[in-house]
Amino acid sequence: MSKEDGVVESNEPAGGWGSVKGITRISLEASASPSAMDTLRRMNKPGGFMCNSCAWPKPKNYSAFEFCENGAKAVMWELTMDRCTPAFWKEHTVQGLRSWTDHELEKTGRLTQPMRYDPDSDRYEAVDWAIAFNEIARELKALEPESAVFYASGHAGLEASYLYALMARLYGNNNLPQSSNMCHETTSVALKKVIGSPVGTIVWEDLEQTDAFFFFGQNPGTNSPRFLHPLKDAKKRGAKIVTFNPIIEQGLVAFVDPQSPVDMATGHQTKISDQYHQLSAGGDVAAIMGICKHVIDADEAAQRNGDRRIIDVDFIEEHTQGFDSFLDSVKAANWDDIESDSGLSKAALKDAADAYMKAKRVIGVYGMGLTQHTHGSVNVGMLVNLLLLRGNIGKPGAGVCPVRGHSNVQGQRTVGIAEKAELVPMDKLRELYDFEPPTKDGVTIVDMVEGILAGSVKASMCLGGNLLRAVPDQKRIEKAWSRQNLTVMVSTKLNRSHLYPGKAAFILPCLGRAEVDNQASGPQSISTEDSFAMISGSTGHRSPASRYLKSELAIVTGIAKALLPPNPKVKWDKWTADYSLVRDLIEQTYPDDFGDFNKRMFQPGGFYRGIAAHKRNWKTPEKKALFTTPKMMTSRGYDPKPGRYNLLTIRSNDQFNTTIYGYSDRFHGIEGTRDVLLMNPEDIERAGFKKGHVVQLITDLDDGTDRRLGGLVITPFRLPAGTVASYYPECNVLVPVSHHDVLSKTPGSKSIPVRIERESA
Ligand SMILES: Nc1nc2c(c(=O)[nH]1)N[C@H]1C(S)=C(S)[C@@H](COP(=O)(O)OP(=O)(O)OC[C@H]3O[C@@H](n4cnc5c(=O)[nH]c(N)nc54)[C@H](O)[C@@H]3O)O[C@H]1N2
Ligand SMILES: Nc1nc2c(c(=O)[nH]1)N[C@H]1C(S)=C(S)[C@@H](COP(=O)(O)OP(=O)(O)OC[C@H]3O[C@@H](n4cnc5c(=O)[nH]c(N)nc54)[C@H](O)[C@@H]3O)O[C@H]1N2
Ligand SMILES: [Mo]
Repeated sequence: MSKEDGVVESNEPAGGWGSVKGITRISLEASASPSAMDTLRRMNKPGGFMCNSCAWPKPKNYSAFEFCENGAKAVMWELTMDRCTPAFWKEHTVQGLRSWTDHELEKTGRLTQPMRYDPDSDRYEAVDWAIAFNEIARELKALEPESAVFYASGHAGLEASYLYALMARLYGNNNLPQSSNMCHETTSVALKKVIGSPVGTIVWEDLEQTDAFFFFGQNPGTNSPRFLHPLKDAKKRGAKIVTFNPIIEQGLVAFVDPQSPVDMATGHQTKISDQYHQLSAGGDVAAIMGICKHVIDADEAAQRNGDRRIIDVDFIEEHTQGFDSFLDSVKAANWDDIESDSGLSKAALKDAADAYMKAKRVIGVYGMGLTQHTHGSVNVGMLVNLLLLRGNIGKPGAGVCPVRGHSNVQGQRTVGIAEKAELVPMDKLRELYDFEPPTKDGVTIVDMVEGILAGSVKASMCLGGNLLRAVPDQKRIEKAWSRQNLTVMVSTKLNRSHLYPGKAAFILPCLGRAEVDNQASGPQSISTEDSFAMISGSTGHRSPASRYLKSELAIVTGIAKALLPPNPKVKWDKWTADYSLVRDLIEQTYPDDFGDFNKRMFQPGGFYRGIAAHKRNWKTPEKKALFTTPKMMTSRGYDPKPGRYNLLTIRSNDQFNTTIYGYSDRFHGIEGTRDVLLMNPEDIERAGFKKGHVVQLITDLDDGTDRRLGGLVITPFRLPAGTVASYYPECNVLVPVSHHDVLSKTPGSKSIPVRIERESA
C-alpha cells in the first residue's frame, strides 16, 4: 500500500483474512490437489504429519486447525498436481532453463523420476534407481573421501539424517555441513560457549509464564506465524513485548487470530509490540549495551538508596563468571557511541530498560537479525549478558529463544549431521558399527564454497535444499560448481542448483512429508525435533506424487549400500525395511536424549530431549554461564563511510527461503515484484535518487572481486538512515564468502557493505 509521500508500507495485521486469502491464492497457484485441505487438518497433531515448513513447536493442546499460512503454503506447494516428468526435459536444455526464475522452476511441479545429466544433449534423462546408486558410488569411490561433501538442508527426518551422517563417516569424512551453517550456526557456537547448551533454553510452559518478550531480529509474522498465538495469549495476561528491528514487521505490530471465529468476524486485532525500536542493521551490540547501562545505573542508585538490588546478585555469584569485566565495559561505554552505533536514543533505550527491569521473567527471542553478521556471536553473547543480569535463564518463564528455520534443522545436528568431530559421540559409533570414525573436522558451508572455488571439493551430495542459490558469492560459485566430478541432489522440486550439473549429475526425487512411506515392514513414520527440543513422530497419509519416488532414508541407504564394503554391524536393508530399528540405534547412540524413543514419539506435543541450561546446568568448561565483554560496538565488521550503506537481505511472506510461492509480500506492502531496493526517503533524496529509479548495488569491499546486482527499483521505505534492504536469495551475488561471523562462519547476510549506482534509464 503506498501513502501520499510515496513511502511503501503495509497496514495489514498478521493472520486475519489476509492469511486465508494467501493460502487460497497459493492453493490455486500451486494447482494443489482438491483434498489438500483435509491433509492440512492432520498437520502437527498426533497420528498426523509434522509441518514441513518451520521448526516452531506444536502445542500439547492442539486446536482444530493447527497450521499457519506458512505451513499451509508449504503443504499446498508440495501437494501440487503439476509434475516435472522426463517429458519436460525433452523440451528444455539445462542452459535454456537458467533464464527461468526460481518461482517458474519450482512451479513445474513435483519431480517424478530419478534423472541423470547427459552432457551431449545438455538435458537430464530418466535413469533406473539401481543404475543411479551404482554410478554415484563409483564416482565417490574414485575420490579421496575428503574431497566429497554431504550437505543437508534441515528437511529430512531424524532417521534418514542419522544414517546419512553414518554413511559419510563410514565413507571417511566429517564433511557434513547443513543449512544451519548459513543460519543459526552462530547460535550453536555462541550459546554453547556462554551457556554450555547450543540451543534455546525455553519450553512451551515458559511462554505461558513470562512477563516480557524481548525480540531481536526475528519476524514471527512471516517466518513462524504459529508463534503469534502464544504471543496473543501472553498479551492478554498483560505481558509486554519489546522489539528491536530495523524494519517495522507487521507480525510484530498487530495480529488477527485466524483460529478465533470472533476475531475473524470482528477484525479484532491484538497489538503485539508495546515498544518498537528501529535500530540500524548491526546495531544490537550498542543497543543492548545501552539497556545494560541503564540497568547498571538503576542498580547503583538502588544501592545508594539502600533499596532492593536491580541485578540478581545471588544468581550472578552462584551461576556466572566474567561479570566484573563486563561491568567495566558497561561503565566505560559512552552514550554518544551507543546512540550513533545503535541508531537509537538514550531515552528510547531507557524505555526498554524500564520494561526489562519491571519484568520478573523475560524471554529473549532472536533470529537471523542477530546471527547473520560478521560479529553475530557477539550479538548472541550480548543478549545472554542482558538475560544473565537478572537471572533470566533457567527459571520458569525466562530464557533464551533462538527461533530455528527448517522443520528438522535442530534435530539433524542432534543426530550427527555435524562437521565438528567433537560434537559427535565417536566412541559410540566405533562400538556400534565396528569402524574407526574420522577424527578430522569437516567443512562448513563457507569452507565448502571456498573448496569448490579452489577445486578441492570434487563431489557434493545435497539431502534437500537449493544450496547453490542459498550460499554467498552465488555468481562466482556457479561455474566452479559444474567443475565438480559429481553432483547429487535429493529434491522434491526442480531448482537452480540442478542447473549447474557436475561432470556426473543426478537428481533423485523423494517423497514429501505428507506422503505415505511404504517399506517392507509396512508404512513408516519419521520424527523431527523442533526449536524447543521436542521430538515428534510424523506419519504421511497421501499417496505419493509418483510411483517412482523413494523416501529420503531409502535413497541414503541405496547409495550407502552401493558405496560401502559389507559390514555385519551395518544393515542398510533391514533398517530401510523398518525405521523403528533406526530409532533404536539413535537411542543407543544418544541414550540421554532419546530414552524410549519409539514409545514416546507420538506423545501429544512430542517428548522433551532435555536441555542442560534449562535447569541451570552449565556445560561450559568453567561450569558457569559466562558474561562476555564485547570488543566492538557493532556486529557489522566494517566502518561507515560516505556513500556506503548497510544492506540487509529480507524474506517475503510469499517465500520459504529459495522457494518463491509468489510475488505478494503483503506485510511489506510490495506487490508484483521482488526487484526492489528499500531505502529511507531522506537517504534517497540525499543520494539524488527518486522513487522508481532503477539502480544497481555494488558490494563495497575491496577484495579484487566485482559483485553487483542490477535492475532494482528504488522504493521509499521506513528504514533507519544508512540501512537499505532487498530480497534474499537474489542478493546472494553480493555477499562475499569471506564476509561471515568470525566464530561460527555464518555468512553476514544482514549487513553487507554496498554502494548504489543509478542504471542508465
Ligand atoms: N515464510 C517464511 N518462513 C520461513 C522462512 C522463509 O524464508 N519464509 N525461512 C525459514 C528459515 S530457514 C529461517 S532460518 C527462519 C528465519 O526467520 P527470521 O530469523 O525471522 O529471519 P529473517 O526474516 O531473515 O530476519 C529476521 C528479522 O531480522 C531483522 N533484522 C535484520 N538485520 C537486523 C539487525 O541488524 N538487528 C536486528 N535486531 N534485526 C535485524 C529483519 O528486519 C527481519 O525482520 O524462518 C523460517 N521460516
Ligand atoms: N542472503 C541471504 N542468504 C541466505 C539467508 C538469508 O537470510 N539471506 N538465509 C540462509 C538460511 S537461514 C538458510 S536455512 C538457507 C536455506 O538454504 P536451503 O535449505 O539449501 O534452501 P531451501 O530454499 O530451503 O531449499 C528448497 C529446496 O528444497 C527441496 N525440498 C523441499 N522439501 C523437501 C523435502 O522434504 N525433502 C528434500 N530432500 N528436499 C526438499 C526442494 O527441491 C526445494 O527446491 O539459506 C541461507 N541463505
Ligand atoms: Mo534457516
